[in-house]
Amino acid sequence: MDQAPTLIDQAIAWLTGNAAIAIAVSSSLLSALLLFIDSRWPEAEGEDAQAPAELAEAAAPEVAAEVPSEPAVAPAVDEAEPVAAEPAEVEQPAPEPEPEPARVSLRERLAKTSQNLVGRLGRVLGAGTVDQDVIDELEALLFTADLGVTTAEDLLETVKQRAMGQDASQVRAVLREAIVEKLAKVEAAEPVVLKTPGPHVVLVLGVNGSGKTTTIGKLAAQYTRAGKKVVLGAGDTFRAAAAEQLQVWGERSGAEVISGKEGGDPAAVAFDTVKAAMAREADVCIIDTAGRLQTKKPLMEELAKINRIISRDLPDAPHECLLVLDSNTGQNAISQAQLFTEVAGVTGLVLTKLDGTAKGGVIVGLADEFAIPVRYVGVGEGVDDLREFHAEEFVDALFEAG
Ligand SMILES: Nc1nc2c(ncn2[C@@H]2O[C@H](COP(=O)(O)OP(=O)(O)OP(=O)(O)O)[C@@H](O)[C@H]2O)c(=O)[nH]1
Ligand SMILES: [Mg+2]
Repeated sequence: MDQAPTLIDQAIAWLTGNAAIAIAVSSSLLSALLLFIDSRWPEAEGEDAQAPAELAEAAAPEVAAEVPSEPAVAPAVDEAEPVAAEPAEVEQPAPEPEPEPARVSLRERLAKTSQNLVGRLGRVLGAGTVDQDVIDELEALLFTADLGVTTAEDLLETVKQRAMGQDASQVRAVLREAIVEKLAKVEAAEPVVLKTPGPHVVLVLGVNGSGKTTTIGKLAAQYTRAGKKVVLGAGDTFRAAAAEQLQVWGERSGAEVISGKEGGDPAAVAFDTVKAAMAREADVCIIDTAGRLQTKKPLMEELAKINRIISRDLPDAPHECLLVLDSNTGQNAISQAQLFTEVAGVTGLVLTKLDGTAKGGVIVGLADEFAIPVRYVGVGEGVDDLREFHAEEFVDALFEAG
């Protein structure tokens, strides 16, 4: 029985009939494949071989060329510039602080007093021993050195006790020691401690011309330089131009100045000044006063009123009450201190104009008579001419100059 040829039978028959074509096609395909592999082979081989050796070789010349001319290093240096610069900066000396204004030495400023008190000693003391003649001459010297009678007597007595019969050269040392002992008693035990929270209120008293306003200006400058906020009160409403004078000091020192009407009530100015200082959260408030009142009753009444008004808002104010005394007035300074300490609670003395006088010995008399600290000494008209008082330093200046 004849069967119809299947699809496979037909394909075999076709292949048999076209064997030559099939072989040709197959071989073409094979050669194409071989050609493709051949064309790819050298590339693959090159990549593999190049990896460790050739890449290193290729990179090496580049690095070698770049390092000397620094292109690779340069950016790194740029980036690292602050770090690289740092050691050089550290080695540089710290910037110099602003030079302080040259301060004339205390010794120079006290030269006249020193000459009067110590300089004359050379003529009094001979080469021999201390006897009654030497004591008599010394007495005359001490009584004309503005120390005050009591203080002069006291010092003379000390010299008698400690140096009588000894070499005259001893007198200088004995006198120096005795004066240091007296002044040490009025050296403030500790620096002023500002009341916190402020304002620390300072009332400044003294007869006219003693140096109140100038002292306030110098003091304000010291406080503002120390970073404190300062308000000044022109409580001298009596003298024409007194407020303007304080205003000038305020501008110079960077302190605000509160003033009232000329001829107005000083207590009202004091009140406004404290109010303003409180409102501005000032650290220090310094109130100037008129120096015209030298008779006890009106002075007492005026100061009592100022004190009452100041303490209305700040019950413990004033925290300081400075009495300014002109050392030129010599023994008169002692009677002024007497008057003011009776009418006001003076907490500290300021002795001004020590630079221009031979009467500075009065400071020893003041120390002897009043147990009130000498806070400052004025040694010139400039802003830097107010110095804290230190007994040893002061006496050193007196005895070195003499
Ligand atoms: N040489 C010198 N002069 C000073 C010193 N202190 C103040 N004076 C000068 O003394 C004069 C009077 O100073 P003021 O500060 O105006 O005195 P005051 O007590 O305020 O005077 P009134 O306001 O009139 O009561 C001024 O010419 C100051 O320059 C000082 O320590 N040395
Ligand atoms: Mg004044």
